[in-house]
Amino acid sequence: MSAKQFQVVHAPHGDAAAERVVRAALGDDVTVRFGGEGFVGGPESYQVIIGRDEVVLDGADPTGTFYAAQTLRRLVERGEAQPGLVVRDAPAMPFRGSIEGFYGTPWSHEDRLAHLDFLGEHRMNTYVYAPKNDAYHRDRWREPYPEDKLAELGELIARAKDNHVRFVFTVSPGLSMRYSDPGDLAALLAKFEAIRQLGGTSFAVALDDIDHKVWHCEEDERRFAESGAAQAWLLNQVHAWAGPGEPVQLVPTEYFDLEDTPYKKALREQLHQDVYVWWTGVGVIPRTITKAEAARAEEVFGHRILLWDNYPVNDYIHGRVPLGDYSGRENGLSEHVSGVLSNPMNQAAMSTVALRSFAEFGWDDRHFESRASWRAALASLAGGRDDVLDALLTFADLNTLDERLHLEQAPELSARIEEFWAAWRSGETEAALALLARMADRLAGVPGLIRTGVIVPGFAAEADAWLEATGLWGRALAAAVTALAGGEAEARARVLELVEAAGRPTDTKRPHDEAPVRVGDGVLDRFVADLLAQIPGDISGSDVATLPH
Ligand code: 14T
Repeated sequence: MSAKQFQVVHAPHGDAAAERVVRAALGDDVTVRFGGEGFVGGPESYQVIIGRDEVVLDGADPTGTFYAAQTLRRLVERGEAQPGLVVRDAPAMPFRGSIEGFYGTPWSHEDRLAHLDFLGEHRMNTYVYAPKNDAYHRDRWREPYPEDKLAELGELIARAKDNHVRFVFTVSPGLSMRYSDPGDLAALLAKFEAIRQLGGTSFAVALDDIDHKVWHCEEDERRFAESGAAQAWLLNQVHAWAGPGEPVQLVPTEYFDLEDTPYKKALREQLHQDVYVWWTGVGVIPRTITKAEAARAEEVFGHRILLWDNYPVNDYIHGRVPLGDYSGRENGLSEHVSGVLSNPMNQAAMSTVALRSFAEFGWDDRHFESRASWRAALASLAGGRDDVLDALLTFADLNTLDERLHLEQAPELSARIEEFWAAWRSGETEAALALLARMADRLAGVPGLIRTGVIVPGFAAEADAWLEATGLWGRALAAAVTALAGGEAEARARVLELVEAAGRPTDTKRPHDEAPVRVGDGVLDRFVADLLAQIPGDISGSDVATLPH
């Protein structure tokens, strides 16, 4: 592209946010034309045409134009913005993004602002605000937000708009809702109205994790008999209040199965057709979600389905940060669901590893490959540095186990350990110790490389305790090399000290604050115990039993 004055030519689907992205990516010396080629496509679709003297960004709508700008930015960053290049693209699913829907320490305001930017950069268009431990969202849902909280919500709504993200404001009234009490409906609508005043346009009611056989007033039971009927009535009220525009959404009480029940029948028959229904797949945190199951969800709920995917959420497992691949979701789910959205970890920046895969799955689920997507996510965190990517691959491997999608911990490390034992057993002691020393170096180097090399702000700080533990395990393995080589009498005691130290760093976020972090658990601890048992004259068993995990 030749150098000339920066110039923007506006067209029907021009977009201020798109213009900002392009200016930041290209600087002042290129002509960028918004639209004008008469591009026609579905919602959010776009084309990018790179010519010799100008770039055309052409969206079917303003969001499409914004994504055209994001695509151009990506091309420029990768050095792939060559004259003659034409990109045309469109999303497979209309809803893509995240649900802040976990228990425990909610994300900070800064976390949320950064996350909304992240969503926009990755062509995701939805953020559902539903943190279980925002008291005004759930426990004390009737109470209006105080001024300062409201101001923050206003900022989030504005930031979401800047990023073409729909901010879905959610209330969870189910712990105490009296459906027949006009005061309760009024309190709920007042809660929504305050958000509408701030510019909010999208609303949801979450009635998960309550006992829907329990009524909170006798009249409800007389009037509705079936809780599905009460919920349908409530959502229809909210739908009427919301008016035309964004359809409202319901997280139903039976969100995790496909069994036909009187509850689901009531939703099917009485809930307004436009309302979206959230569903997690079978079993809250399923290892797999198939097209057949999603097709059945459409049938049994009788409404458009949004998939609330409980990955990489970690509120149900202490000491873990799931960093494995986003696996087990069948290609082609877009035939049956309107969106696949992530319920992430209490740690916002670490969640971006999985979130990048959600972005790809939502955009093009037919061609999604979980391992390739995972690797690409880690590579982009590494900002092009191979040593940092290696450290991230090692770190993610140690944090694979989530007890649901991934049932095996540290598969890569386990393979290295097998190699070690093969060499050791065949008497190749030196080769075996060299392998062990390499493993030790690799683990010991992880904290430094990730702290200095990962380009996503916040990642290293959130990972701190897990990095600390990883480094200590690395040093424990290094001491084991010395102990096995018979060099020093104290080496064995040092191994045990370091292992004990590796068990000390703790999480800082509720619900698992103060829980020791778990890295490579069941693999590293066993390995060290087995190594120590190899030391000649070792009276192992007693002290090894004190190893953590
Ligand atoms: F609304 C739902 F789709 C949903 O998943 N609700 C919660 C969610 O807030 C939480 O983050 C997630 C993962 O723990 O699971 C749901 O919460 C549960 C589910 C259970 F089966 C809490 C306790 C359970 F026993």
